[in-house]
Amino acid sequence: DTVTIRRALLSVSDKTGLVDLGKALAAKGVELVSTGGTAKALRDAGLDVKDISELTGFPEMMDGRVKTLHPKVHGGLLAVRDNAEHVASMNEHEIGAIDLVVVNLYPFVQTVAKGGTREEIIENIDIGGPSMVRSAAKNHDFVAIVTDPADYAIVANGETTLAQRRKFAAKAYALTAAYDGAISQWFATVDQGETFPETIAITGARVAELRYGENPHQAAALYVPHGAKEKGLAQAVQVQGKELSYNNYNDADAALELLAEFKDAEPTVVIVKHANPCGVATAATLVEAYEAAFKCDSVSAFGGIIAVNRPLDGPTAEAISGIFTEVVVAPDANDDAKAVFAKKKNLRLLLIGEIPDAKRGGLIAKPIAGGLLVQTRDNGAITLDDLKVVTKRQPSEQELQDALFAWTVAKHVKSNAIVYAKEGVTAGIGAGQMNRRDSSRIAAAKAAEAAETHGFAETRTKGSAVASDAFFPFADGLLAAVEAGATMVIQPGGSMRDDEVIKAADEAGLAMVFTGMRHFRH
Ligand code: 93A
Repeated sequence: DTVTIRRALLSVSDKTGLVDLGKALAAKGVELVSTGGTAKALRDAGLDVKDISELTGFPEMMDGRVKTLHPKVHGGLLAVRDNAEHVASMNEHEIGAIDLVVVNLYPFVQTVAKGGTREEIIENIDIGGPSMVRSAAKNHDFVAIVTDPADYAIVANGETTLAQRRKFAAKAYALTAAYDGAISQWFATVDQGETFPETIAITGARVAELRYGENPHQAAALYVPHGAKEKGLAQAVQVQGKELSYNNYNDADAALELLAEFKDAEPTVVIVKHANPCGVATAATLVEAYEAAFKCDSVSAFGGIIAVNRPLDGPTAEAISGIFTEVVVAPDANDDAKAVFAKKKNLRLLLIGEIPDAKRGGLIAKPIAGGLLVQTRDNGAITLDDLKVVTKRQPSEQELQDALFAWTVAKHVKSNAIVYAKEGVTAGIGAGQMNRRDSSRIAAAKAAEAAETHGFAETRTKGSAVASDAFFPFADGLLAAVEAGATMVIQPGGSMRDDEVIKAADEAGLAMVFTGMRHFRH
């Protein structure tokens, strides 16, 4: 099953590691054949290289569009070496076998990313490269296809095993699929302005195998899509702590997405459990924000995932260390904070550099049986100007601020979502109930428990704003909020019974605003 490499064809845009590989192969007596730029790079390093035009008997032509698209190349790649007819054809047409192909493709995604002209982008659609990649991968019984400089070391000894060639083949087809996927996506979205391309190809590279999935009997891995433009949680630097689990990633992502809404705000802390926030607070300092967020629901905060929008400092790290925390996500951390956490061996500290932009676009997908649901990200955001006061009483400035804060948090709470907030701190969060009245009651009950546990002078729902992710279909949900002492309501509006709900709000002396926007989250 081992193939000794006698002839290698090298044709790479990214010349990383090329010369070292060329030298290693030459030292093993491998004949090197290359296209223009690659041949020049090898020759400049003092290596003997045959030009592809010498092999094909044709010049590289049409601005390089036709270099390797030739039977002498593809015959040499595709011929089945132990098939008598194939061998006869090789002899008849003087086609020499090629045992190794080293190719990486024209930088299409990079040309798009750096804002190339349409002409430059089109010219960077590689045709000959993927053809060789696919030919060599098909004939992996005899030919090795290497598409990643990280794999050069594997073939540098001048030999390949069947097991290696199979792995290379799988990687090669993932590469060409991703490459064509990106081209298709560019034509559909950028070039022609469609939101949803007729087809989508999501391929990526596995960056981690996780211990297990959502449950121990499920297997799991983390992938990063090829050509991913944004840096995010998947690229975070883990400073310390155990390996991240599937649920850690899922929760940390939920925390980070909510935190992104507060990217440019005062110091803000988000605590998440089971992908729902259980405490969010904004304050003058990070440590104050943490204390306030923690006290919202200190029972749930145990084993939580924390995200902060400022570099982590010593006092905040100290406060966080007070209880068991699974993961802390921060833009950065100072030495004091790192020293504090160093004593907590299991705590995972993730540094993400820049907090993502909450307003970014893009598509998100959810598998269903036999299909994939795709939608645009919920990047909807409202400002004070979008709010429509529907009650007799006008809200105060503070009530409006509280309402917007509660609304922003509610966007990131599983539906039905009810969030009470006052002065930049969540007072009670009701998540994931099948009716809105129950979410209201749960949120109020949690607030009452927090007041008792932490000895607040009064429940923080008194004088709070309450946000509902979707309209109140009946007045009962609203009345539960009145019972809890809320004085301000923010909700999308648009129910058949809006009149009834507004009447109940007026009777209770509430101020209420409609956002005209809904934030279901499932
Ligand atoms: O323009 S192409 O689609 N036509 C070809 O026949 C061809 N053969 C190799 N592009 C082609 N290539 C690509 O050229 C390779 O995939 C590689 O990315 C690049 C290497 O060119 P050079 O060796 O001149 O730098």
